[in-house]
Amino acid sequence: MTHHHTPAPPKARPTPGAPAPQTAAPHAGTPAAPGQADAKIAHGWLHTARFLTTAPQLEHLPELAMPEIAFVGRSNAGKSTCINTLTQQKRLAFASKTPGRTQSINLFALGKQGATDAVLADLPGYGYAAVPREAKLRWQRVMGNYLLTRANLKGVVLLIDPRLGLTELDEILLEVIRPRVEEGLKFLVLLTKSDKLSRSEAAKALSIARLQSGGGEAKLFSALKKQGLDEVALLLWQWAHEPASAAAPPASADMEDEPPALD
Ligand SMILES: Nc1nc2c(ncn2[C@@H]2O[C@H](COP(=O)(O)OP(=O)(O)OP(=O)(O)O)[C@@H](O)[C@H]2O)c(=O)[nH]1
Ligand SMILES: [Mg+2]
Repeated sequence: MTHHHTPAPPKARPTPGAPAPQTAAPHAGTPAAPGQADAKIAHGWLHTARFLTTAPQLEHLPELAMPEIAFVGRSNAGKSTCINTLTQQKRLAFASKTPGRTQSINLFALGKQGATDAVLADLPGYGYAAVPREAKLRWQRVMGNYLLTRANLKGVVLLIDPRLGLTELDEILLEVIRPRVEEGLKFLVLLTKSDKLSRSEAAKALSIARLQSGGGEAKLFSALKKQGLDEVALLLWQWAHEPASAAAPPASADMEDEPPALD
């Protein structure tokens, strides 16, 4: 008995890590590459994104039942730009050349009006040197807490600028979420701004990121060149529409304990 109240699902890939075709099938007459029609559904879904709410602190975030997908990473890594690109909206999330542009947790609702079925969360970046130490520590705590306790958190996209590689704060973040990933939290490393890399640099960055993230899934992404767009859109769709039984509840951690500080 499988009655899911979900739209017709794009075909699930047998192996999530399998490389998906990036380009159209080269031969005329070849059936459309699998995933193309599906990516269209995923893009249509992401395009429905609209602002839901903003929260400067964790306790201001509304409790939600639908799956939430968080975009995290170093300041200036390209989180807000990635959300705008995925949702095909120019100014949904605030992107900026100035690091530290995003200062609150911003939530965006997905799905038909009145039938929100998932939420994207744009988080402030970490590691920006010019932020006063106090504010930095506060944010790192908010983020650590968010990642550990957000009950409806379904997936985390960690954005990394491959020219900088995994920073110490990225590694601490990986440590923080590892237990939840082991319990079923979805996780993807996106190497952003891949348009700035040569082919060989990109390939190298990808294999390093896979190793450093413990064999996790990593993909190249460029908002400028739209690289990785179909694959990421599909993956997010799949995360959000996977039958609920597979989702892990938040760790039954003692909430009074401070999570490891991300500094
Ligand atoms: N070349 C190139 N530049 C990009 C790409 N994605 C983002 N950028 C640029 O990187 C800068 C930072 O982008 P944001 O999206 O604001 O970064 P963020 O991670 O949200 O930063 P914070 O909000 O400070 O945490 C902007 O100047 C973007 O235009 C990309 O794919 N290619
Ligand atoms: Mg931002």
